Amino acid sequence: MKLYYAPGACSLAVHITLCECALPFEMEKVDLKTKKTESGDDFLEINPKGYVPALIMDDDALLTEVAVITQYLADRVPKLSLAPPPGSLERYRLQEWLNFISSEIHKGMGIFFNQNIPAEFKKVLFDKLMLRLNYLEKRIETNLYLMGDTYTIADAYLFTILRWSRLLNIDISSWGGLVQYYERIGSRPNVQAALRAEHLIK
Ligand SMILES: N[C@@H](CCC(=O)N[C@@H](CS)C(=O)NCC(=O)O)C(=O)O
Repeated sequence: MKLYYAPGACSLAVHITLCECALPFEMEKVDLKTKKTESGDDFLEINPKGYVPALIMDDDALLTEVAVITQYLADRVPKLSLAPPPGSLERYRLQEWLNFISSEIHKGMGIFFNQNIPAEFKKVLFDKLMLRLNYLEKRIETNLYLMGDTYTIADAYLFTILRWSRLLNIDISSWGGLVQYYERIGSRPNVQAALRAEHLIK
């Protein structure tokens, strides 16, 4: 398998999951501005969506979308319980989280990398994001992980996006549960390994 990624982007959630699964994989960096890969290929020919993550599976087919790729990987190594069994109510609970992270947190936070948002609209977006973080804080303060006592792919995804708060100067320190959660996930050996491989930590 081959993962197309950009350092610290949402593709980090897939990278972390690949490390957790201990499946063999290669990685290639993508310049998201020029849409060129590290080896000079046109990324748009690999993934016409033009964004990371993009996973080339063992049969050379392309799989995209963080929430989908991470489920695909988790299902390849079911004994690790990175996702509950397909068809179970718990699996729908996981998908509820993945969808929430994707549409509310990922896009709700990622928009602030855009320098061209008018100040008034920025405030509307910021207030909405604060509501979502309040909700997360309430859900996480009594749990170790989003799904309760078990680490899942949703945690790799949420960690990846919460990491952006520092880059965007969004102060999350008043959400004590969320800060502890972020540190808990960040200290996992496979999370550290992925961060190191992307040169995000030493
Ligand atoms: N819906 C996609 C969104 C992926 C996405 O937003 N990727 C960003 C990096 S975090 C990207 O590559 N942006 C470049 C672009 O859109 O041109 C997913 O959930 O995987």
